[in-house]
Amino acid sequence: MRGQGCFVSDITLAGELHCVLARSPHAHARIRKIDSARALARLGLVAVLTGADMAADKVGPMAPLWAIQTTNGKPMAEPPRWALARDTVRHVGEAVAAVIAETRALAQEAAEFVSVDYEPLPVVVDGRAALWSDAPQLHPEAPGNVCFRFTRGDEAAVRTAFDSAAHVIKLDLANNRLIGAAVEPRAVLADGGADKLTLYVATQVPHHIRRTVSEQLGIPQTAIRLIAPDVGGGFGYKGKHYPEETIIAWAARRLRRPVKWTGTRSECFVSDYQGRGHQTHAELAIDKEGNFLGLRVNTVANIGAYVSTFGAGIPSAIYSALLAGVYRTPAIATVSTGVFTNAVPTDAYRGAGRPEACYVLERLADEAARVLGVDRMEVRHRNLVPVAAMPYKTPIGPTYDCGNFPQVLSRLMEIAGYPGFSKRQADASRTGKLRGFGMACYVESSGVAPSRFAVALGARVGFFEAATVRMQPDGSVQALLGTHNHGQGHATTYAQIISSRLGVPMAKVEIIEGDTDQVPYGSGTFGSRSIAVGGSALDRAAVKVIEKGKRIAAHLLEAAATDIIFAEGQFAVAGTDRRVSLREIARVAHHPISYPPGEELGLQDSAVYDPPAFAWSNGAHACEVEVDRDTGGIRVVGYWAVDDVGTVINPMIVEGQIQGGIAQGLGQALREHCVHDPQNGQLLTGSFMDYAVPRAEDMPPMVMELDESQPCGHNPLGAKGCGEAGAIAAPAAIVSAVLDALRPLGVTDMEMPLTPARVWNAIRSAK
Ligand code: MCN
Repeated sequence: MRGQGCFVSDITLAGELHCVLARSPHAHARIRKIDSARALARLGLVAVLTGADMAADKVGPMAPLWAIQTTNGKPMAEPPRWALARDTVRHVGEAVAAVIAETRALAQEAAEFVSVDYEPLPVVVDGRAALWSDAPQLHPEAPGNVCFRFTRGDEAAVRTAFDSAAHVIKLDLANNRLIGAAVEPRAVLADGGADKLTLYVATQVPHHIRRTVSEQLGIPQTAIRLIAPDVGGGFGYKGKHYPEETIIAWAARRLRRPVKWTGTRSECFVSDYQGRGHQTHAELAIDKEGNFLGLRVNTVANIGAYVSTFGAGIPSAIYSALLAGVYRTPAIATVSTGVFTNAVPTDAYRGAGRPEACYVLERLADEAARVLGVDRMEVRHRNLVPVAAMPYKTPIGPTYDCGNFPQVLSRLMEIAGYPGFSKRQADASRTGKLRGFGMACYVESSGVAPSRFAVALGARVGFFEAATVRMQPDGSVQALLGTHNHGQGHATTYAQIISSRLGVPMAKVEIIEGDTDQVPYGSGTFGSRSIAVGGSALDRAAVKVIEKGKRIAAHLLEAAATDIIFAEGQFAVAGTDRRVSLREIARVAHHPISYPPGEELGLQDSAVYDPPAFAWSNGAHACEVEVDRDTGGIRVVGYWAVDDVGTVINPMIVEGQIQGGIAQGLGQALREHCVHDPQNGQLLTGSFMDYAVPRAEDMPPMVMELDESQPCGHNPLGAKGCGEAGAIAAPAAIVSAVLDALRPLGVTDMEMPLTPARVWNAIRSAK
């Protein structure tokens, strides 16, 4: 920590104006009139811009980048969404007017004087309640508040499986709505003074935002330079398009001055896309030995007031594809229904569909063990896809190329000392504590791709990645990538890839991301894709540079290019001691004296990588908790993880990534809950006083191992993503442990987050 980062708010442009957004205090209301006269009378106030001004300037709607097909083959409902509300607001915090002044304080003060005449409308914030026939209707384009109904699998096969079952496990599960809460709030700065618009945005996806803003403003993408400088955490929700990006870009062009907006923490609580928010009914058919026969999952996803960028794709295409998990259940059928409510829209939040799927499967596995009276590990082992079955095609679509799930689970049980648990449980009970052991297995569809798969499922962007490797005449290297680092250590791991491929010291490698004028193209960072997709593009570009280097070396060494081998930064004629360094080749490529005829000067190349499939990371996590029966307080006393992220580029970074994910998973399991008032749609958890993110003191000691025995078979690095692993497995593992601790008291079910109050009440009711 050196305090030398440069975030959007650290950038100050000459003559910059400040924008504060007047936001709706209502969850659902018609806008009768906006009166800006009193605000405009304030000294230093430059403009108050509304949806009507945007309409007059023909600014386009906020179109999602993923529009899935519904079950009946029709497109999902896609009601228009405007960056500044036009006639109706549909969630608390929706932007209504942009108040722009010489200073932020003036803009803040003037925003108080923007008077909006609202006609409040009835509100619905619960996903299932929004489907009732008498529920308030949010959009004329979405009858019954349904955005989409998306199915996968074979319902007839599932029915047959259920007919032959010895037991059917049924669970109703809620996956709590979460708020991202990165350290840096979202921020946008637009320089509209010149012909070319420069946008500085705290985003994970620079090229996507350039595209969406250009489409809305009706200007070419080349007329926008988008810079995403240092970004203080993103967790998926900063990887999406927000109204503020459009508003600030448009305002800066209209006023021909730089305009800046930085969200306050309270503002971000009501305007950052939120995560999860599923209500699920799941049924698992098993035979009397505990073999899984059939699975039926019906999920209502509360997508909030509008369809956000990937808001429709996550609870449908992504989530349902994960519902086979690590198990070889032969028949699966799933239905996801995306429902509009008067809540903040949802989108990706670390894990994005995978933690939800993992939670459903792992709760069912635990319940199957309870019903059969067998060990939870045993039930899992009985149903894991064996390594011999790889590549394994699941009955719901995806094919796993590799993974040794049984080995991972067995190793986890060893490092977690599972056989010694009953002694630890007995010891704890002597001190009055209830101790429980929990476990969860997961698969992660990391490296979101391939483009043709995503596009077939309605994505309006390709998910490939581009990289350029530029050798400088002195042998140093610049690598440009379309991914974006906001805490994942890309500068280190990408430099490692270049260093090991080209034999250049890491200190001589510069990694450039986050600038659409420097980096040719990119999809950005989300879905744990940077290593598997971006890293692979980088590796390919480096290989192309080596190939060219070989041709130059062959000329210098008077040999055939096919006889040149490259290793550790040296080109050599095979079987001889004749060699020339890459550094020398880079110099010659820029200052040629003797040079191969017809060869272009310079030493650089680009590559685009579109993977043939997801990189299937997987793993198993376990934890032990102690529950205080008098207070309902829970302490996670130990946490163990074995993760298969394929070939590991940097173990320290991977462990850090998995630990960070575990912290967020612990938050979901025990602390975090985004609650909207069912009567009026107000966000009841609108600050860190009400919304409890985990603290350092909540974190247990963690023991982690990486299983590298199953490198990804279809990318050149063998790497699978790791960025979301912890957040996927931890909620299920922790809930498993708490229910294990409470089972002797007769508690068999509880909803996340397992707050002390909920645990205490559950203990009392069970008594
Ligand atoms: N890595 C590696 N070997 C592997 C796999 C990964 O060394 N086999 C390294 C990579 O090179 C990279 C890091 O681990 O430096 C994470 O790689 P990857 O799994 O590809 O994930 P991304 O870089 O694409 O990051 C996205 C992922 C997601 S989706 C969320 S959400 C998330 C996360 O990363 N948000 C984060 N980690 C975060 N960490 C921080 N600090 N802040 C966030 O907002």
